[in-house]
Amino acid sequence: MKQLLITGFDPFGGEAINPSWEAVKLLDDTIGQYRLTKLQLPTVFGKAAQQLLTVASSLSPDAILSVGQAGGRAGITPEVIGINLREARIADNEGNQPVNEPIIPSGPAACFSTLPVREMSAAIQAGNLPGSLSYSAGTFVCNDLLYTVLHHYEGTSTQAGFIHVPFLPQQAKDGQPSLALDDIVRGLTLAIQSM
Ligand code: PCA
Repeated sequence: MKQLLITGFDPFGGEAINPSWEAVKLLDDTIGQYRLTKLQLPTVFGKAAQQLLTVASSLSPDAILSVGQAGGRAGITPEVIGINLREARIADNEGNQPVNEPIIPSGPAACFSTLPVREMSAAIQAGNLPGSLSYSAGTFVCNDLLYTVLHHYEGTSTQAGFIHVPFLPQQAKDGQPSLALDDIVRGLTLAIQSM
């Protein structure tokens, strides 16, 4: 069986939970052609990617899929691209708030996901769940992780990418969109089955 390293984040920005880790925790241990290894990452610039790459270097996974919360989004959104920019509206979980900094000064402006994002998005939609491609993972810790991992594995056979998921119903305020936890779990499962 192929190995998939799948990650979620800890809560940040005053939230008590992060739907990404809540959903990753509930995924089956084998999905499609993959055996899953699950890892929770801190919402901290640099550190999240460091911890992922440390585990990945001993696991040698065939694919890496990171999941993060995107409050305000209505659907499950595979990210097409990571950009070489840190620009934080809020502090991360260790008080870092970089503005207009490159992630990797010598790196390219952007790196494309090497997961089959179109198939993943189509699989989510085929399951009657809200899903679409996203062309921006933002400029906070999720994009930091996506760009760093893509840059690290560029030109190798290790595929990598990212999916943002909506708030859970208990997080959504004032008409913000949300998705039930079992729907997020089902959407991630469909996406992984399409990989
Ligand atoms: N979402 C944040 C970081 C951690 C998370 O779950 C983001 O979109 O950057």
